[in-house]
Amino acid sequence: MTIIITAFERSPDGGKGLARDTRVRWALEEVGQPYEVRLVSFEAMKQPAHLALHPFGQIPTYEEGDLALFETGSIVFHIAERHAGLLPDGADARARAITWMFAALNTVEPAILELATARLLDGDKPWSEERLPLVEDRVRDRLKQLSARLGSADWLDGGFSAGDLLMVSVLLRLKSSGILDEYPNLTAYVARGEARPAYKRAFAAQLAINTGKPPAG
Ligand code: GTB
Repeated sequence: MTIIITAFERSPDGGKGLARDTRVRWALEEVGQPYEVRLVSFEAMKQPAHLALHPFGQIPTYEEGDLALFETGSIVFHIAERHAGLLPDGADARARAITWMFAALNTVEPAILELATARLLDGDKPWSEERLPLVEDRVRDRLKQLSARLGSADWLDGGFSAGDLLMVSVLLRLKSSGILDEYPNLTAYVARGEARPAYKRAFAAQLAINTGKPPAG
């Protein structure tokens, strides 16, 4: 059954891979599932045809036969459950990997999104200069805790899992901020994620759309 995902016709990041379709592409590449992409404009995302797939009018969505999903976490979980490669076999290890998926999206990402909002949307507000350091420190709190848990390990719990895929994806948003560099083991962790062939393929595919150039190789 053909898998179809949706992505921005033109991502606001110009192809840095920060839009959430990259996470889904990465998961599909990790498990070796081919997929097609339907590109949608901001306008089309708010039209009934897309709203039928995604009640909040966003990307990414995932279609596979009669199944239509939205929410990156749910999509990555679905892929990880149906195909080998993203969740360990043992029940306990599997539950821990799923816990890291939730931790990435529920505990680490909110602080990072708040920082993006504070910088991009609220940066021109008179109170922004005073607030920004507080928001940055909330990100640092989370990174410090994550860094302490990761220690010198390659991945969060044994081998690479969907938990790492989502955590690395979440942390990538911080790359340009300089904050991640304060935690060398997290910088190395993100670099390990980016070095995975599956990530490289996912990144190249979204870049090709946003630059109009076909992926190299
Ligand atoms: N919780 C949902 C999920 O995880 O799937 C959130 C989905 C979401 O935020 N989608 C965004 C969207 O469709 C694109 S990814 N936005 C359009 C809208 O809401 O109208 C978020 C995103 C967008 C742009 C950048 N960037 O340019 O750096 C990074 C991330």
